[in-house]
Amino acid sequence: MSAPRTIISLGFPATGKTTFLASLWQHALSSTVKGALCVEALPTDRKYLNQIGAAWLQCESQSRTRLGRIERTSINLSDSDFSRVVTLEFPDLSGETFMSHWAERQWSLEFDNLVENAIGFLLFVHPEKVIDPTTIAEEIYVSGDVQNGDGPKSDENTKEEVVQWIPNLAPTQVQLVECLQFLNKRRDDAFSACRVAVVVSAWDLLCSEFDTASIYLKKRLPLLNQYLTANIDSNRRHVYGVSAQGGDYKSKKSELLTHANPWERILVADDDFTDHDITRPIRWLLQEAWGGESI
Ligand SMILES: Nc1nc2c(ncn2[C@@H]2O[C@H](COP(=O)(O)OP(=O)(O)OP(=O)(O)O)[C@@H](O)[C@H]2O)c(=O)[nH]1
Ligand SMILES: [Mg+2]
Repeated sequence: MSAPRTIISLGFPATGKTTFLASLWQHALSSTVKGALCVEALPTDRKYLNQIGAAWLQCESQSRTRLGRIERTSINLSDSDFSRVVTLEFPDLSGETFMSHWAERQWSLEFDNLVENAIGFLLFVHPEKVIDPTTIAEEIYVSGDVQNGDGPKSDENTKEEVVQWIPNLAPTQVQLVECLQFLNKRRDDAFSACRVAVVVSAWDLLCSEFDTASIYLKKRLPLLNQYLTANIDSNRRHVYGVSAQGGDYKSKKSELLTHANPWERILVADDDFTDHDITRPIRWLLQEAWGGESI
């Protein structure tokens, strides 16, 4: 068997990282989809995977991953004809961890070791968690209102409250680009030896509005898109729209629970096609490490 391969899920709080891992585990355990990765042997320590997998099967939201804790998971995966096997190290980190990297400009030794060994990154963006940038004109309009009584008509009750700026209020794409720059700085070879897959999560909320996740990225997060395009070869970056739940648990739970094969509620869409195979982004990330052969 080849050496373990580490893939890091990177994303701010509640962007879908744990839900992705839970559905990956259940899919790899139970699917018989041709071409998909499957579990070759059960890991000795599978408590965390079973816990999050059970919540996913029952269409229940995942508990927040605890700050400072790295849930280490290791899964032996094989391709569907069992001709190749890989040990995937797939740590689950809390989104606050990445916020603190951005805000405090430092990370733990434990995270540093993961970065050193990573062969790929999954970069999570949740459409409902994106902080949009404001233009200078918008800022002047609002501050003019506060200072001079210009700008929007407002009475005392509706006047905008002036909020003290903290780093976590910066636009999401600014924070993500900086996190990518940290990786690139730490690993000189980061983007020449690694692959980066952007996962636009909760794709069920967007797929009727945007044809593809790469169009969404270009329109809604142009700085991030530009950074990826300018710094990573086209064969080492890929954008996926992923619905790991298949829909909103609050409004669609009973419908989602009717699938005979739970993994059939998953959606994975890129520019070329849409299917239910959540192992597809992982297969793409592993491709380079397995000698560039398609798996
Ligand atoms: N509609 C929809 N919501 C989703 C999907 N995947 C995740 N979510 C929601 O996104 C929220 C965050 O999901 P998590 O998987 O817990 O996110 P996380 O990145 O692990 O969060 P932290 O552990 O806090 O960093 C939850 O409310 C989920 O229900 C999806 O495919 N569709
Ligand atoms: Mg989590």
